[in-house]
Amino acid sequence: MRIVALAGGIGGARFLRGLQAAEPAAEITVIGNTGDDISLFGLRVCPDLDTVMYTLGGGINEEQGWGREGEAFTVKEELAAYGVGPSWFGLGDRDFATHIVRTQMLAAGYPLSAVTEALCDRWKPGVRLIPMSDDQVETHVVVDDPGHGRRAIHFQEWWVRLRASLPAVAITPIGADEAKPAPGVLEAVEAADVVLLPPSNPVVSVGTILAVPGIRAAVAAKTVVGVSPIIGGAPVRGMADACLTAIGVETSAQAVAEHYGADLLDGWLVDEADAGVRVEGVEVRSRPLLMSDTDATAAIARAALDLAGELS
Ligand code: GDP
Ligand code: FO1
Ligand code: CA
Repeated sequence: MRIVALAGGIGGARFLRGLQAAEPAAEITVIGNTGDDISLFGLRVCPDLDTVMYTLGGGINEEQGWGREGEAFTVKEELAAYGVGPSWFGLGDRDFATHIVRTQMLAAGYPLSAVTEALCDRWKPGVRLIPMSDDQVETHVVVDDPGHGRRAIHFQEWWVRLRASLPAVAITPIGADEAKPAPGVLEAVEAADVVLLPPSNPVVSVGTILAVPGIRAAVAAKTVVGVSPIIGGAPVRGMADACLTAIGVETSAQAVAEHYGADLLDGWLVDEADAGVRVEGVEVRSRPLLMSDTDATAAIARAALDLAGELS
């Protein structure tokens, strides 16, 4: 079975771990969000690609959900001693090595997709991980900053430094309009038996991937089943509600499905707390959607695949 999943960071990576447990023989291609990517200290950092790679490769900090296990922060402390920041973004020593390798390869002319493949040679995530695009796309957030007026800041500054405390006036994936899907993305979607939307952030993870011209249309042509990241009117973790508000979408399992649209979605899994949800043109099923451990997550993935099987 060929499965394609569009993934952000933590929600995507944890779902994928369950999907691998549910369907060990499946050929899984993951199209990763790169809108969160940022250059820091001259290094290119790709948080969502790394979260998927470390989680499936066994190197993730499980409690945190991002970054490496057993991290130390000597490099960051030494940079701070020189007065060099930003201090608000926690890059650990082990993680630094990944960004050094990536940046070195990018500078040598390799596209991000080839770099990601090389990094995955070490981590062996058991999926084919492809960035949505080799072209740079960076999500920026427009905020009204007291004392600075209206300005656009990098998504990571809004999310990590400000914890989304300033309401987003707009969230824009800069560069998406001109970006091309990375080699292999459209081919994988076309060859897929099913496309899954894990419970990733609908705006800054899945939404950004779908904003790359060509990807949404290719996905919409397939049997698509999504898993709601919103349970009982709130994100399970993180601040997806602040992102949804910024684009005028209510924070509910129903509104997220309607935002994706019946042209994209065939099936939608909601939590049992949202059992009453109905979406015109979309087959909705309710299941426990908390990814509390691998078994519970595998059951969610199984339900998504079963629903896709019924709908295809
Ligand atoms: P990020 O890039 O690290 O923010 O991760 P993603 O975009 O892949 O996923 C973030 C989303 O995962 C958040 O909106 C959460 O609500 C959702 N999420 C996290 N844990 C769970 C869970 O156990 N169940 C469900 N249904 N959603 C979850
Ligand atoms: N998230 C944080 O909340 N604080 C951090 O200091 C932080 C550092 C970091 C370093 C590498 C990496 O791959 C991810 C990191 N994240 C951090 C997570 C991440 O940037 C965000 O959660 C996502 O991009 C939001 O989708
Ligand atoms: Ca992310």
